Amino acid sequence: MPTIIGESLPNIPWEDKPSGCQSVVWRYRHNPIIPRDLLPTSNSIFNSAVVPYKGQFAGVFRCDDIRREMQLHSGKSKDGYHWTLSPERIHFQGDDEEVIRWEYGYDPRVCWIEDRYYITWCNGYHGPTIGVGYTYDFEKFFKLENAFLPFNRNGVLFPRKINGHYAMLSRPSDNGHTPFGDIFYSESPDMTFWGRHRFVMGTKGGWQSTKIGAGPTPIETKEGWLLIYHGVLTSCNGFVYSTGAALLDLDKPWRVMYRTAPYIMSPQTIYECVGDVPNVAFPCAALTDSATGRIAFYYGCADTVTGLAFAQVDELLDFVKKNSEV
Ligand code: BMA
Repeated sequence: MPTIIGESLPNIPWEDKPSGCQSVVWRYRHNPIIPRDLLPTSNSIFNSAVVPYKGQFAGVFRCDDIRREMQLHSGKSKDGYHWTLSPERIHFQGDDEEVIRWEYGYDPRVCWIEDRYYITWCNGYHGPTIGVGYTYDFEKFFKLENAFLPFNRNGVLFPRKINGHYAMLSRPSDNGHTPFGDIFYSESPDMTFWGRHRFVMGTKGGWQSTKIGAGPTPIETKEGWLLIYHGVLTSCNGFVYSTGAALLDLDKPWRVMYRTAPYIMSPQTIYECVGDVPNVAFPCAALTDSATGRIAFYYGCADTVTGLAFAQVDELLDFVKKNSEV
């Protein structure tokens, strides 16, 4: 049985680990894949989410515009490397004016569940909270109720119902550059009402000592949900956003079985260390190929551009287990 439970994706973007590379995650040689000015109106394109779509790829992108307003744009790609973004921001449709009212949106995640692509993002509604919407075709987008009251960020759906309910991770926060933050689990019978909240995990030492937040849609493996997440350290120069991984129980995902004490990736390249917000590596999406165990994840670099990095599932699970401190 393959380790990843899911579809095979023969055209997953992929590059073998360079010889001599000692880390469990390696970057695409031609990073960044999306420049800040792909659109004439974009100041920066980062923290974005992609999924397989009709044999190719589609996604929802965080584009901060040249007024420095935070917007979401849809995009399509034949190969996962070269993207065409819609020049106009996404306008969500819905029956209730109060629900579709738009302030700002950022840090989207996209997750296929059952029959459609759900989008969750940090949605402005009297402060940041978790917006939920869906699309079938990345052309028309529909908005549901916000999942929570403000303030909350990093809402990440699981790709299937768990014990009969939709399931989401999120990170309660404040209205600013929150100096705290733990990951919680919530469930819903209908994608509208969310409850039965459970604590999943909190801050730890070093790279994850200030706050943590879920990254891409959790990856189902035969050993548990593989969660790639970000962790923040406060240095004398500000926040540093690194990436770690954890393995959550399949039926009770609030139970953390393993969690990396070291990071699996931290901002070290020039495009992660220099930009509008220096020292940020912020993963929001992962493509997986169950046939080969390949994982390609997309991450925001320095709040400016988008990068691609790779890992092999068995090697990553092994690393998480061997370097775990729960
Ligand atoms: C967080 C979010 C992310 C951003 C990060 C670093 O609070 O706003 O979008 O990448 O800060 O600035």
